[in-house]
Amino acid sequence: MTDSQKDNRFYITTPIYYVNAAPHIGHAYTTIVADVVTRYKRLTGAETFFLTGTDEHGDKVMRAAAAKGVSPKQYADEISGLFKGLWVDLMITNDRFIRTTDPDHIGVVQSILQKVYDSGDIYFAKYGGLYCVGCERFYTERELVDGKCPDHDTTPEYIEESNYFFRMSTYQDRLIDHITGNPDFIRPERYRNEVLSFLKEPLEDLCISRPKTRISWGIELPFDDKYVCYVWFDALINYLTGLGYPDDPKFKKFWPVCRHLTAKDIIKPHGIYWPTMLMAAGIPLYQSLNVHGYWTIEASKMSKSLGNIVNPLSLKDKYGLDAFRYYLMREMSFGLDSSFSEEALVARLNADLANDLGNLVNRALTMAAKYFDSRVPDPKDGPGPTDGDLVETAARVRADYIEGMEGFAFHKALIAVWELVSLLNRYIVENQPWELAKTEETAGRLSRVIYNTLEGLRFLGVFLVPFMPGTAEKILTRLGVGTTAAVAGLDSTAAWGGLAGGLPITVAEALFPRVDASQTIVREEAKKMEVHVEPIVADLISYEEFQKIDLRLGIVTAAEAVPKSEKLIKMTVDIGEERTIVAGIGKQYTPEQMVGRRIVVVANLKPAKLMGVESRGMLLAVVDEKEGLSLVTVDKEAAPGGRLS
Ligand code: ME8
Repeated sequence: MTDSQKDNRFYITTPIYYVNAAPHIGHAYTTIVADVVTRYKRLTGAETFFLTGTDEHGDKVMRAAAAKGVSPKQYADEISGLFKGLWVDLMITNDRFIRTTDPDHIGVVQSILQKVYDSGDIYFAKYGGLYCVGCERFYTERELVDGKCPDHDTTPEYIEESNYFFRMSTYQDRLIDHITGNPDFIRPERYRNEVLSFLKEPLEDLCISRPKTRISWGIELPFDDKYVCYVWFDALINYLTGLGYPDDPKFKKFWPVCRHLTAKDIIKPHGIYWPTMLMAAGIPLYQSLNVHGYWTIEASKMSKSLGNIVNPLSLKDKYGLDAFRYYLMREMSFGLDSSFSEEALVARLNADLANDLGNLVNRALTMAAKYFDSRVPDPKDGPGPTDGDLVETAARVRADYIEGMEGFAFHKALIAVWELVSLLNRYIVENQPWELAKTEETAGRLSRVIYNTLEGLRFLGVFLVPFMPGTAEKILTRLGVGTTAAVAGLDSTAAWGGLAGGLPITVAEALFPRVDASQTIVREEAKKMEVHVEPIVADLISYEEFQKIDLRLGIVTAAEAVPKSEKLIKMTVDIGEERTIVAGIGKQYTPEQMVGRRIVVVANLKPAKLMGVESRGMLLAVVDEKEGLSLVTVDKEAAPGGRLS
């Protein structure tokens, strides 16, 4: 297959989720990412296939079912149904929902096991190890805590068991070569390095069977009916079954462009077991493994007892699906961890969606309705002086958006889109259409300004299709454009001016009503529980209030550690006059490093004594979870004393 043929096809998979517990925010995130990127690829005109599903065999599920007193299959049916239902609620557009209990999957797993067995890569051997009866599994020495099972606090027994093993070790060098020769095989890079570092140790063979006497809930080995297949060997193969391996034309078409999506918890099975299994089965490797970080639930700024009150999935009901999808995609940098908070979601909803985007759409459509009889005007005047900037920015935003989407940097794609949102808001303010509407002489200019604003909305509508399908549809239908691929594909934004004059405009309800930030679920619950919650940080202040803070650029002329203090540094700072400032930055910076630095100083803070030294001012720094503390500075050699505004 040539690269250009490949370019037009796209196959994405999510992990198939265990059915031992109900779906949660992590599952929702991965599946929404897969949906966003698939919708984006459809927008580019690609032929796509999107697979998700559930992983139903193995001891985890067997035990969860037993605890409920139902059969594993009944249990799997119930939980698998919850996942399937959730994907409908989240507007997920998967092409197949696979279950590892599907008959075609059982057939494919057995055919691959047989193939690998016939080629000599599966062997039978006696295995001796430390076995915990409570967990019904073997432990390695390293997994034990003081020689005991970490879950049961009992000493495991040494038992011997015969099992089937996959010769994974044989493929170690080939796998290393493949990963080193294909930089995009595992991405982002940190995870590629993690896999390569596992591979520095000798790879062991993989035990791929479980005796039925121990675990009966699994796919029977085709060459020994006393054993079932290990759950990971079974589960990974779903990515082939989903395409109808081996004979369905979909397999031929989509397998060469397969992209797996997972979180960092399962890179070992995906980055090591799976490619070596494919090698053994004589099947080409997938194109790439795309790994994201973890959502953590943080009780930030509030009492810990409130931390877990909010089920993140329930937030979509309160705040709407599109706001929920937007928050997840905007907040997480793909590859890194993020902490989930209802308040952050509300802050984004109010600022980015209700304020910036919602108001823009409403304003623009209302003006078109008022001045042009609810039609898209044909621009009568040529472009004015500010128009070139708008057109150029739109083209650059489009390029950044494409780069972000192609590179799975979704938050960057959204940042780019919001640049256009801000610019359009500014464009309206600068051009003051309400003034232009006052006289006949400026009617031509008015038509150009409104046309450009509406054209900008059309671009936004198209860019937002993958992230917020409902909102994008509203924007495009209110513009009279419609949402069929022919008019709303990404190509339709290749050049400015594609919006046809005369289309009917509809003004309708606000896209995103503002939410009262004091009435979040967390805060309502806190009131009931009489738990104190800190006020919301993002209380708005007026420009006049901001003006009261005198921020000055300073240069550090001398610095020394404050005696007996671990982190205080005393500095002499030139801010147009000389000041002594004491700051707690000694863990990150030495006094020598400070001398000569440009820093930002709050100059009108009341003096304070720190360890006996009077500080007349405060310097600004930002604290980052990963990078620690870093100083705020300016990017040119500006003179000290200058006021920041
Ligand atoms: O591992 N943050 O299933 P699983 C982000 N059945 N994503 C998260 C997350 C979190 N806190 N928690 C879970 C299995 N996920 C196997 C997979 S594939 C052949 C077999 C998401 O139900 C993320 O995608 O434990 C993670 O990789 C997956 O759920 C694990 O799902």
